[in-house]
Amino acid sequence: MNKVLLFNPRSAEVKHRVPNAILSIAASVNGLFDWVIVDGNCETDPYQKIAEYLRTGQFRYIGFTVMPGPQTKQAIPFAKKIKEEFPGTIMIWGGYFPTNHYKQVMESGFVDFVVNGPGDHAFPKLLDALENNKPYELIKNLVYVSDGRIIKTSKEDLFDQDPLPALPYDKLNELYPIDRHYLGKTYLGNKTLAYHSSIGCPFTCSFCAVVPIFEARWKAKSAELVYRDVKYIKDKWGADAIEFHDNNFFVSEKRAVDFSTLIIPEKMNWWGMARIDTMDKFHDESLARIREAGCRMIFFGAESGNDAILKQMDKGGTQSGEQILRFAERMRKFDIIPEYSFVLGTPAPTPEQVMAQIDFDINFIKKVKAVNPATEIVLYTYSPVPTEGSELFNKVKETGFRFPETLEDWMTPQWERFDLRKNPLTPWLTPDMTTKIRNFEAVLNGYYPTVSDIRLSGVKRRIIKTLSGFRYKTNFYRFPYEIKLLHRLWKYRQPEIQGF
Ligand code: B12
Ligand code: SF4
Repeated sequence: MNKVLLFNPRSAEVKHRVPNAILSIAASVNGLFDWVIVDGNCETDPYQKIAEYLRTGQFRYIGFTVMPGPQTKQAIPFAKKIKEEFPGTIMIWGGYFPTNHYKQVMESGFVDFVVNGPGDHAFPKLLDALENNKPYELIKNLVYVSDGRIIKTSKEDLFDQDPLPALPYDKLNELYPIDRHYLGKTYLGNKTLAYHSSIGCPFTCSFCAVVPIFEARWKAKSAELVYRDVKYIKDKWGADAIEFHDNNFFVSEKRAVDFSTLIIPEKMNWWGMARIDTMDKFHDESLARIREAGCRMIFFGAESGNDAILKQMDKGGTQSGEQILRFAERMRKFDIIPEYSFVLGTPAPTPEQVMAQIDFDINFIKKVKAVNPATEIVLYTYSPVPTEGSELFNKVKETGFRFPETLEDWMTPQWERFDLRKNPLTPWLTPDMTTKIRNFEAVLNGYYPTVSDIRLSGVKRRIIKTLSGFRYKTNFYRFPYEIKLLHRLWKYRQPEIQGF
């Protein structure tokens, strides 16, 4: 039987996480096919490692997981080279990037299949069909080329998560020892585990890449299963903290409270992502239990303080500027740090309006900091994702914005910056606007350094805070070279790029 090689392209320079996406794909074929993982985060020369496996002639199926940004930079040239050097192999891509940009991926000519969305069922079915010469045209969640045309099969309903096969941590540990590679030191603990406890999201925010893939669906593992998995890793490899990577960990108050009750005795710190309007409905007792269980910080998409923009972003119709401020204050009472992310630079009819909106949100962020100074702020610049049909994406198309035509265009530095949501190529944003956002970010991070940067000592924090104080208080953000210099010198970490 042919073997399967699964590749996780490099996604971060340091603090590598359990590669949950590729590991769940390994789980889907575990026991059916022999498989190996090559983790680009842990290899100095991942191509060399891949080539070593492929030269054995035993591997026919190659699966790549690809997130936008740095992962595409490694995935694209590697896939091309593999197809040239090992033409008999079958290249299958999955993950957010190929799902949202399947056309360019298929047109590249070096990817044979894209798995469109969850691969837990589609991947083993596809391999079974290919291995046994059976038709694959009826398998759901697939994209392939037939007679020069790109064919997308129908989408599978989101399936229950508990019956899925367990993640093969022990086999991963044989390839890459878990405590050495994946349990990193963070502000949460000395051995932080990345865990993914639910898939999708029930909402349809018009700027979000999760929406076209999951179409407002969400399925979660039960609190008991999540607890058992975490406990296994804690007992076996000593994990003492958890980052929940779910798009929306706190959809269900009951599940969050049940999990909290189970995890209390384990004394682990943890972090997860949520919506403000959902959690604002949680009872006080639930929030207190969640904190007691070790939840130190929660990431929220605040996005904007402007109600009209929030409506355009389709934040469920229930989030408002007033609520964002009030909720920051509420979190203070429970000693949970709200980590608010804002998306600045959305389109507007005139450049003056775009700039006015950026100014409005800068002032709003300062109001948030005033009601709860512990609030962590993450600033993104709006980078469109193809949320076809949404009011926001229609506006984006009217401005003439286009995604790259070919896969290789995605590798250019401009598009990489687009993916990192720091300096996108959107036609309505002028360099002045981008500079203003980045300058404000530098001053804000100077005045309020993130707690997640554990290398930044108390002395350094005081120095940079004092230095930024005058600028922050007088709204003087231009040319903050001295702050940027210190950030560079002290390697200030940005959670949104390097991991939260
Ligand atoms: C962990 C994570 C990271 C980690 C690294 C991940 C890694 N692989 O090592 C870090 C923190 C480094 C990171 C960085 C970035 N990330 Co990130 N990240 C995530 C996160 C939170 C979890 C991914 C994950 O492990 N999921 C768990 C698995 C089980 O789910 P899955 O990925 O959906 O996989 C399923 C399917 O997609 C499919 N599948 C996936 N891979 C494969 C492969 C094959 C062969 C097959 C068949 C199927 C398949 O099957 C899987 C099982 O059903 C997601 C959000 C999320 N909750 O998914 C964002 C997310 C993927 N990241 C995103 C982005 C944009 C980034 C950045 C590029 C930019 C940024 N500023 O955030 C940076 C890049 C910076 C850098 N230096 O690389 C976006 C992508 C948006 C988009 N436009 O497509 C997401 C969706 C967050 C969001 N909501 O916006 N990220
Ligand atoms: S709530 Fe978060 S994950 Fe869900 S659609 Fe909105 S931005 Fe995306």
